[in-house]
Amino acid sequence: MAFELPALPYATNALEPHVDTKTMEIHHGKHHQAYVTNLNNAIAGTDAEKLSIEDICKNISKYPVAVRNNGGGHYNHSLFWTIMGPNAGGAPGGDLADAINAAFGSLDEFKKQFAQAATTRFGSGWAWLLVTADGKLAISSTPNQDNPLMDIADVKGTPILGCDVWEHAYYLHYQNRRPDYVTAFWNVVNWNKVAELYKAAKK
Ligand code: MN3
Repeated sequence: MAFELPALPYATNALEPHVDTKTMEIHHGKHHQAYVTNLNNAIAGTDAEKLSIEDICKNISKYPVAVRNNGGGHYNHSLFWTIMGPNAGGAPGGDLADAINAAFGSLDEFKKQFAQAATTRFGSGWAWLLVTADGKLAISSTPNQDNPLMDIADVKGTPILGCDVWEHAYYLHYQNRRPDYVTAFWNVVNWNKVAELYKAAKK
């Protein structure tokens, strides 16, 4: 079965003013759609057609670069839409809050380290909060459309929060001011979803 573009879980203007409508329309409708189309073309007639996107990522070293770029693009954006939302921001609660405090000292210190990973990623890529194989939280950044699920990642694990720092994610509204975009990102983080992903990753 071919991969499909998932519907956005909110309207394209729902994250205004932090993520503008035009960016959201192009980012979801054009960029993500292109990753899906190109992934389907890259795996057509191969065994990968039967696999989940997670399983493709976990064995990405076996695949051509088109699968790595577009499969990563599909996985990363599918996650990204869900960890943002309207009426979001604030702070996580429960086990996730405890885990962030244990790993980074405080939510503010976590945000600082995550923003550092996001703003210093040279060129295009992503910043991540992930759960490692031993159940610990870690921050990483990856180039292009790589992600922590991939067997080629420097820091491996299950991503539970990602910030897209490709220019297509912010340039229309923020131009070259990536740090401003990353600061605004915290206003749209759906911590309930991140907590749900944390719980699932810990199992
Ligand atoms: Mn993107």
